[in-house]
Amino acid sequence: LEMESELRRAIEQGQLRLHYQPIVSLETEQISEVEALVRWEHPTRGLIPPGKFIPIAEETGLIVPLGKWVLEEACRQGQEWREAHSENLSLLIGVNLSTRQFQQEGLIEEIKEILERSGLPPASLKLEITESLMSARPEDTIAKLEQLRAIGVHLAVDDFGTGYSSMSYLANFPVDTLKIDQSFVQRLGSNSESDAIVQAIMTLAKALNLRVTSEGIETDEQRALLRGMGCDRGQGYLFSRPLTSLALTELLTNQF
Ligand code: G
Ligand code: G
Ligand code: MN
Ligand code: NA
Repeated sequence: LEMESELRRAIEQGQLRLHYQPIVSLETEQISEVEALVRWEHPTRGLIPPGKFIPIAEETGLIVPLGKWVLEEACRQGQEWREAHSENLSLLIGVNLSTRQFQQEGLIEEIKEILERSGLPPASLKLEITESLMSARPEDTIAKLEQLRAIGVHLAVDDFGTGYSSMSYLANFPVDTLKIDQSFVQRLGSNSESDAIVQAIMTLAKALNLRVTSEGIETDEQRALLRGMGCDRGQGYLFSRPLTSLALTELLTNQF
């Protein structure tokens, strides 16, 4: 309960921060996207990772104002980067949407308004939803995803492989990217089942014309195996940890 009121105050008083983790081409290591990851800069306890407060935000409903702040800040920052590069920057900004946020009334209108206010083109935003949304109420989920796609944003399924989404439904989901969960990536090469699962996801993605991003790449061996399997994009400590907006600004300046 104390955590709840503290978190409420943190949102109101601007104690949340976004860090950005690069997503790169496995071939060239050029940055094509970033994923926004929220942190809480607590006045006495320091930087708190999302795993410690997102679940509380979900339980209490604070995820709605928190999620709105994240979207606004990510779109604002994304547009700032575009303007700094004379709008030539084709960088995508990835934002995580929790289940509760996805199901909230008025989400579509809110996203439209935030995009308009920020000036960020919808095609520069990628929303990451979790696989569990696909099994709960697939018809409702598909309808909402269609509305989001109509705005022009990109859609990704996060932590893919950990849930129980039906393969037959996946074909009906208007998403464009699967993000392979890091648990599979980290066992690559040492666990033949993980190799088989990743290979199966790659085959499925190809058949359904979906792009794939592998998460949690930490070693050159993992990168090489993934490239061999046809994966073209990756995220992980091998390339970069999540960075402050300032650090990412410098990285973009050097790259573009
Ligand atoms: O950065 P870290 O590995 O600690 O993130 C842990 C989890 O928190 C991840 O599953 C990530 O998807 C989630 N997360 C990070 N930022 C956000 C956010 O802005 N909104 C939501 N809903 N989840 C987030
Ligand atoms: O659930 P989601 O995919 O949104 O979570 C992404 C989380 O994974 C982030 O919190 C990020 O800090 C973490 N992460 C990113 N790259 C790596 C990595 O290479 N290794 C590990 N262990 N975690 C990573
Ligand atoms: Mn994510
Ligand atoms: Na993930």
